[in-house]
Amino acid sequence: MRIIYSEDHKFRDAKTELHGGELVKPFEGPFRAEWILAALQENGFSDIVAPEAHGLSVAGKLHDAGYLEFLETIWERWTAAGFTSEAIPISLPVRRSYHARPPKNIDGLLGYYANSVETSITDGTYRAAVAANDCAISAADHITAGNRHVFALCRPPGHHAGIDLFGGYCFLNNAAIAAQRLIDHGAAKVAILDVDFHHGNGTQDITYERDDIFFASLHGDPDDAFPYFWGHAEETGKGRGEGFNANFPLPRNTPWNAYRAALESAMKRIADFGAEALVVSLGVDTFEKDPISFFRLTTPDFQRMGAVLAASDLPIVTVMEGGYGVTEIGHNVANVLLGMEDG
Ligand code: OKP
Ligand code: ZN
Repeated sequence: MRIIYSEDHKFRDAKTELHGGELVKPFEGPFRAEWILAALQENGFSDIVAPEAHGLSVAGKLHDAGYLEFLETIWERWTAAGFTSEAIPISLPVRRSYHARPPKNIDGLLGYYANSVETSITDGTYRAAVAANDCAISAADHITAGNRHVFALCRPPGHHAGIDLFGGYCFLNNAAIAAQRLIDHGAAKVAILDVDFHHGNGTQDITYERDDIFFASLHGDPDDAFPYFWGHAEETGKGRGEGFNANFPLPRNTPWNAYRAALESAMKRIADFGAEALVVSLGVDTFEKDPISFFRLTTPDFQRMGAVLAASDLPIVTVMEGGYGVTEIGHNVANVLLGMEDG
């Protein structure tokens, strides 16, 4: 299986994350990609290539133009405003912000484009996010060229990035970008399956009114898990997208057997949809030892997961999302890919 990886992920290296009322070292850092890359190499994956530079022409079809300009210019404008530490939003439009619009003040703009406030923006964040976008596009192109499976080792992750929203460690929605690229190159119907522990609220936002992208997500019940305000089973799509969104909220301590049942249901929905290709938003934060999540998958379970995905017989672009804290994240990712190759 080919792996698309850019060293430029290293430019996303925030010093702070707001967690439990404190600014802590972020759970999402460069070490994650290093651990994953090392485990892939240990497991014999040697076809590892850098992406082409694609720019934001695909992202521009999914994200708001003002939002993309904000991402590109925030750091310069933040420091020009006299701030010396990392950019953290303060005031967000919420219920009854009836006339919310992008303010001219950079501090206000930061809140306008945020869906959560743990994710500090730093010098280099934009450069790394664009490189992750490049990985997703190059991976999609590898599928269009006729290959069956490809893995985009994206960092920073993307599935919480909405049309005009960043947060949850995400800035550009790499999975949606991969799906759009497949469509731009001839696919009529693409499914995105999100197996990260957290609901893919950004991907749902981007695809909610579309009938050419089916979105399914398995995640911690929003009553009990970040991002809290999306991911309910009642969210089924809107307008022509009605019926093309499927959420599978799952309870604390969900083990593989219960997870697999939900996964099979999601795969059945994707087959019924008639997907021509599958984009998998792969988070391995469903692991039993993940520091910020609460499912109970084991390292061997990830290989079983890969086999279930490959049983669809669809071409698969796997895009890296979350998975934190422990070096096992690398082996868990490798196991998903090994399960796909065997399956
Ligand atoms: C990103 B991805 C722990 C609470 C959760 C944000 C989690 C973002 C997860 N500080 N905070 O979906 O893995
Ligand atoms: Zn996650």
